[in-house]
Amino acid sequence: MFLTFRWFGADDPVPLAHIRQIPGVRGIVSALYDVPIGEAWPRDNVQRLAASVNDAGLALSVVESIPIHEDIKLGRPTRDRLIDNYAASVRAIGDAGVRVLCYNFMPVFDWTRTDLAMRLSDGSLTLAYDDAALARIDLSRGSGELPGWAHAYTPDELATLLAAYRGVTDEAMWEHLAYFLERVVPAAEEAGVVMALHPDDPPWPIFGLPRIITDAAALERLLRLVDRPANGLTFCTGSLGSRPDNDLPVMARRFAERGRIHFAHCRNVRRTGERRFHEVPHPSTCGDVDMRGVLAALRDAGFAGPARSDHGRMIWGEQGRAGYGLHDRALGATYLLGLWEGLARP
Ligand code: DNO
Repeated sequence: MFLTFRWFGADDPVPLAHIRQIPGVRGIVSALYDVPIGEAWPRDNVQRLAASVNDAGLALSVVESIPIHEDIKLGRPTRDRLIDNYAASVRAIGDAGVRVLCYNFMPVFDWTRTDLAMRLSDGSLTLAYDDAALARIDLSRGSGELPGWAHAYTPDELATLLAAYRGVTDEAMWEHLAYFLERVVPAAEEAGVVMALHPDDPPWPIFGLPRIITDAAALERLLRLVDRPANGLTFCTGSLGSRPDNDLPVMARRFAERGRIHFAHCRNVRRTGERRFHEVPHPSTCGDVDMRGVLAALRDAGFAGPARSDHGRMIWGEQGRAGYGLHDRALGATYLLGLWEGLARP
């Protein structure tokens, strides 16, 4: 395992120079944020991004994410051209020396929370999700008021998109995912890139939309769609850990032993009810995720890929992008490094 840190580009309030000062962090996880979804990423822009990271003494290790156009997830006829563009983007990141691509297959919304600043008893602010609160969100006003990093849809756009998904079953989503992977995985192999699908977050349907990447059986099915090493996983302890039926150390061992975990997202959650949780500091003792068990499984399996401390709380008065401040993520990174070192065989 080697440590990486997510950086949102030149606009990120956390500069690369600060990331470089976190012990053990060698790699950067980033993306191009100004290319419209569905267009091919220009090679020069990817090369420039990689060069700016190199100039700071770090390496661009992972691209997270190249978003997948909704027409691909919906299986529309326009998907072939969009998949060609996607493959071109994958080749562009491979040419820039990036070896891992983290992406997701969630319809309409990426990761979703109902509160971006829930106050914990120690005064820190954290991200929280409650299915009952989600049910009160009025989508007829567009996605603007939705906390999270969803693309901001106007009310009309959102209504059209939600209508398009009506009747799209889980099985149809699996077919559309297979169609996509059958075409993109070979391109990734040629480009020297491995694909690391991020689980759905939270891992259950929201707003009536299908969500299929939720548990061990789903991860198994995903790997079989295209049974090749380049079709792999981002093992996100926080997403998978918000379901009590996911045994994380067992899952980590099972998939890492087969060489199919290409990236680890490490964060901790406290489950407080049925489909209700909030995020907590990274150490195992702070929540329901057995971080030591997960890292031990990865270590035993010989995992040598990138990992990052995922979401942090807002602490010490820091202001910034919810979940992605510097301080708590840096504490998390140091904890992960310590765990890893402690797990080393004598
Ligand atoms: C949230 C992230 C996700 C992730 C995408 C991958 O903090 O883990 O937004 O980047 O789902 O495509």
